[in-house]
Parts: sequence; C-alpha cells; structure tokens
Amino acid sequence: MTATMRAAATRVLERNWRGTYTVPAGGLYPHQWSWDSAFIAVGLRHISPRRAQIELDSLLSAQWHDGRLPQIVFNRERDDDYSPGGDFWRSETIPESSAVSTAGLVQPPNHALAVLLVHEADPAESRRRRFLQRAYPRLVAWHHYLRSRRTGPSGLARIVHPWESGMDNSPYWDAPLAAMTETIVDDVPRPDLQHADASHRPSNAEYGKYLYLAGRYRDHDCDDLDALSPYQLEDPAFNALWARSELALADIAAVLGDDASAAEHRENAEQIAHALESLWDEGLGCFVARDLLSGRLQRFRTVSGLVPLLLPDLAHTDALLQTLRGEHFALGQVALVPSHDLTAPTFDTARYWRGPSWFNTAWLVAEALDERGHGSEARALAEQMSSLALTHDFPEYVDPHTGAPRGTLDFSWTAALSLDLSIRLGAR
Ligand code: 2M8
Repeated sequence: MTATMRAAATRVLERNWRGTYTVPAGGLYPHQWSWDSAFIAVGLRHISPRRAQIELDSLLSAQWHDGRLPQIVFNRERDDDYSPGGDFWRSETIPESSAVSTAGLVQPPNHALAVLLVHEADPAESRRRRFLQRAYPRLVAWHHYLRSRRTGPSGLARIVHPWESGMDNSPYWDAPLAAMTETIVDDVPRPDLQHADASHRPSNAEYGKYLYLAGRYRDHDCDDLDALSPYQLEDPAFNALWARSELALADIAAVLGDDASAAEHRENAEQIAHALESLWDEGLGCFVARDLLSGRLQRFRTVSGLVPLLLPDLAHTDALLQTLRGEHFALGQVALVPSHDLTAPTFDTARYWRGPSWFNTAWLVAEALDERGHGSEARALAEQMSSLALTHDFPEYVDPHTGAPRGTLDFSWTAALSLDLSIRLGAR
C-alpha cells in the first residue's frame, strides 16, 4: 500500500507547500516552523530531493547573525492568523536578526540530521546544487550558537521558553511555570482555537505565561543575557537531538573531505551524550528535564526522556527500552508512543503534549529501534503510523487509547514522516 501512502502524503505536502517551504498546516500554523521544516524535508526527499533541499535552504537562509535558527519564519500576510506573529516579535528592530521576519526563540536542533538524509536521497543532485557546501557552515554556526550562548556548566543547552522544546505544554514545565509570578492576563489572542478544539490545546493560563516569557525575551533583544529570566530549563530531547545532529555533521564533514572537523563533531556528540547523564532518573527509568532556577529535576516520564535512545553507546539503553515497552508507554499495545506516561495522574488523552501520541516522536523512536536491531518493533510502529495517518487524514496527534484524531488535520510532518517510514521500513 506504499502507493496509496505516497499519493495521499504527496497531496498533503502539495497543499501545504508555499513555493519555498511547507507550512505545518494551512489554518492553525500558517508560517514556516523550524523543526517542522526539517521533519518535512525528510519526507519530501522521496517526492522531490530538490524540493527537500529548497525547504531546508529557505529555513537556513533565515538564520540570525548570531547563528540561531528561528522557531518561526513569518509570512507577514498571515499576521492576523497566528499569535504571536511578526508584529509581536518585530525582529527587524533586533540587531542580531536576519533580513526576514522571524520569531526570536529556537526549536530542537534536528536540522543537520535532516540535511544529511536529504543529501543521501540523491547525492548527485545534492553535489550539483552544492547543497552540503551551503548548509554545512550554517549548521556549524547554529550549533556554535547553542554551545556559546545556551550552554552552561552542565554541558547541556538550555531552553528559555516551553515553545523551544517543541513539546510546549509538557508536564515538565508545570512547576517552573507555576513558580512564575509574572503573566499576561488581558489581551491573550487565541486564533489557534478557530482551528482546533480548546480541550486539545494549551490553556489560557499557560498562554498568559508563554506570552509574558516571549515578550520579555524580545525586550532583551533575544540576547540570552537576561540572567533573571524566570524560565530556564534543560530538556532531554532537545539535547539528544543536538548530539545526534553533531553525529550527522560529522558525516557531512566527511563527505566534504574535512576529516578533522568530522572528528571534532564526533567529540562534541560524545560530550553532549555524556552531559545527558545528569538528566537520568534511575527511579523513573527515563531521562527528565532540569529546572536551572530551582536546580530540581522535573520527575515525569515523557516521550522527550526516551529520545536519547537515538544516541549510540547510551549507558541506559536497556532500562529505557524497558520503560518504552512497559506500562508507562506500552509500545505495541497503544497507538504510537504516548507523549506522557499512561499511568500518571497528569496524563490527558487529548491535550497536546500531555498524553496524545505524535508522529514525529514515533518516527524518532522507530528510527532508534531500527538502528538498535529491533526492526520488527520499528516496522510495527511504521505500520501504525501509516494506518492512522491514512484513516484519519493525517492528524496532528492521536489519542493513544483509541487512535482517534486530535488537533488539526492534513498535518505536514505526519504526512512526511509516515511516507518516509512506509518507504524505508516497507510498511503499508
Ligand atoms: C506546536 O507549537 C506551536 C508553537 O511553536 C503552537 O502551539 O502554536 C508544537 O507542536 C511544535 O512542536 C510545532 O513545531 C508547532 C508547529 O507544528 O506547533
């Protein structure tokens, strides 16, 4: 049934294509998102390697002078349809920003991994268009930004807003947000609620804090020097993707004939992987987030804490696999991989990153399982992704117990990543 998947996924990706990039979903998310673009390119490479390159080129060309890749690149014609938009960020007034209108925050660094996969889809076309020559220095600058501006003594990069994790209302952020006295109560626009059920989205209370934090960061010119910022955390998936992307950079440097840089990237990956050890929670059998202000680990099992499985030579592989297969995430017995522990009182079947299963994290876990020699479990996940995506019109996320669609439909990374696995792992 790969042909059916190819046709249906192509239809979604055509509909959401805007000439040089793909929106995550036409209504709810009308701009270009950073980690979405990388995931989307991984699927686009099977439809058109050239278009996948253009997708990544367009994101990389929005890079700031300090090296950051912005969370969102705005289409200013859609300013009224998403909050906070280009008017809110006014990035053109921030000295370090790029020429185009963007948000000042970042998202998880999955880009080098995507660039490598896109290159591998058609190395000849990539060479002809000098894709790696263009992308590599920008990716190096991006990782340098993380190391020089975001990394503290622990050796891990910190996030300064829940949106930077990509898993915006994960229970990890509950205590840090609750400890904040600052918020915005008036004028919290929610255009998102025109496209998704309120019970599937973050609450107004969360949005008040999100906007306060984003506004405060903007008012400091996004300079990362605001030592008093009330939200500073280390997230396992963000850092695991950073390490994994360093490994991808090593492969890219090797393709470009720069063996010395390749060795440096491998060393960087090892250092980040080693630093991740400080987020390991033996009792939970999972990695967790750390609040840098209170110094406390946020002791929840979430899918973010499983993403380090993507790193080779990980010390806790067996324990993590046990957590994935046991009652907390119930691999193979529920739809995909729930975003939060099925047995936790904070688990919610519908609300955004507090329980529902997402296709991007299923792809990451399937990738890790396959690489670790658990091919049949990886293929079963790929099968589930295809069947849920095709049955429910490519939902943003699904209820882990019933597979029912949640959030918005015709979601780009759902299409891209289901297509990728269905081709590579031979699912339907
Ligand atoms: C969601 O996040 C945005 C803010 O970035 C939002 O809720 O408005 C998250 O699922 C995030 O991971 C994703 O990149 C974004 C666009 O799909 O939507």
